[in-house]
Formats: sequence, C-alpha cells, structure tokens
Amino acid sequence: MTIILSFWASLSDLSSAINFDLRNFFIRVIVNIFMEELYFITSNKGKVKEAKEKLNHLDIEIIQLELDYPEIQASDLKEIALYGLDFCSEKFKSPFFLEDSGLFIEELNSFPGPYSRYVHETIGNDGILKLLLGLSNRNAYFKSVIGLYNNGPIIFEGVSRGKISNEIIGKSGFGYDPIFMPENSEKTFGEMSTEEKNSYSHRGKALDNMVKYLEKGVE
Ligand code: ITT
Repeated sequence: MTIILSFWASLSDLSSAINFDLRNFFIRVIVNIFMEELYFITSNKGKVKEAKEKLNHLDIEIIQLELDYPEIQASDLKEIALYGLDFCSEKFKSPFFLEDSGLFIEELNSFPGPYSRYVHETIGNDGILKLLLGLSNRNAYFKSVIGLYNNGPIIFEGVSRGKISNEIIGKSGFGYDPIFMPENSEKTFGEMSTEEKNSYSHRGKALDNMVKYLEKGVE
C-alpha cells in the first residue's frame, strides 16, 4: 500500500513538473489493458456513436469495422442479420456484432422496411413526406436487429413506435431521424441528443438487450 501511495505521489510530482496529467494517463493505460474489444461491423458512424453511448459503462471498447457484407433481399431484418453474421464470421474471428434496421410506415404497407437505406439514398426524407402528403395515418415504427457473433450467432431486437412528422425537424442523428417522432415525445429523433434518442429508439432497446447479455461477460 505504501509503495502504491508513494508511486501515486511521485506521479503527481512528475505530472506537475512536465505539466501533463500523468495520473489520468496511467488510469487510461490500466483500463485499456483490462478492457475487452468488441467490433461493430458497420459503415454507419451514427450507429457506432449510439452503441458507444449505450455500452459506455461496460469495460468494452467498441471498434468500428467497415467490412462489406452482402445484405440479402429479404423481407425479414433478422434473416438479413443472420446471413451477415454467417458471412462475416468466415472472415473475422474476434467477437463482433452488426445491426440491420429499417423504417416501416403503416399507410405504405410497411415500405421502405428492409429497403430503408436505398430509399433514403434515393428519394430521401423529402420523398417520404411527399408520399404521405394529405394522409392522416402517419403511424410508423423503426425496427433494429442486432446480430452478435460470440462463438455463435445471437440476435437482439428492438422496436420504436411513433409517427412521421409533417415536416423535416432537427439536424441531429442520421437517416430518417428528422422525420420520426417516437411515442410519448413531442420531438423528432433529429432534435434529440444521442442519449435521449437511445432512451426511445429501436437501436437503444436492442442494445439494452445486448448489454444484459454482455454483462455476463464476452468469452
Ligand atoms: P450498415 O453498414 O450498418 O448496414 P446502414 O446505414 O446501411 O449501415 P442499414 O442497412 O441498417 O444501415 O440501413 C437502414 C437505413 O435505415 C439507414 O441507412 C438509415 O437511412 C435508416 N435508419 C436506420 N436506423 C435509423 C435511425 O436510428 N435513425 C434514422 N434512420 C435510420
């Protein structure tokens, strides 16, 4: 104990001598040694930001990995995620997860659903608002399917119900965030901080389910 305290004191002396917070540096080194790494295979930086916020309290470092994997044409997000897991686990051996999500609009027979990325890249939020022009039923939901590979595939899901706003509101987040208003909120995701969005969102809920699993420990 005396040795630790004197080491701590000399770190303090050294840090003031060279004007650098050595104690914090030391803590970070120790934390990094014991921290486990979990790769998030995605091209979407917004998803990574949300995952880091949710997993912040665990000693797990989330590392984004942009590994291209085929997103099969299926109506079920779970099927797409399972295919991705299978494909990536052939190439990548560390524990990783990927996530597939989509926006399902009631009046449009669940469109764009699994085609959400393509539709956002083509007609965008303006296009969705045009499709709903004059329609009173603006109910929609987001769904997130996380596929974790840790000696085998495990699926976690989350749904966020809400409605499509009448106009584009807010600049935060990504994708359809400025046109989606979750239940029990007067704001769109586009007006929320990452933490607030996570408390309502499909991905936040799927991540909560994964956190419960991870708290038992990644082998
Ligand atoms: P990946 O590399 O992880 O696949 P992606 O952006 O292509 O990233 P998806 O295939 O899951 O993600 O595509 C779903 C699309 O749906 C995505 O591009 C967004 O436009 C939209 N989307 C998904 N989650 C969203 C969210 O939380 N907020 C707003 N839009 C979202």
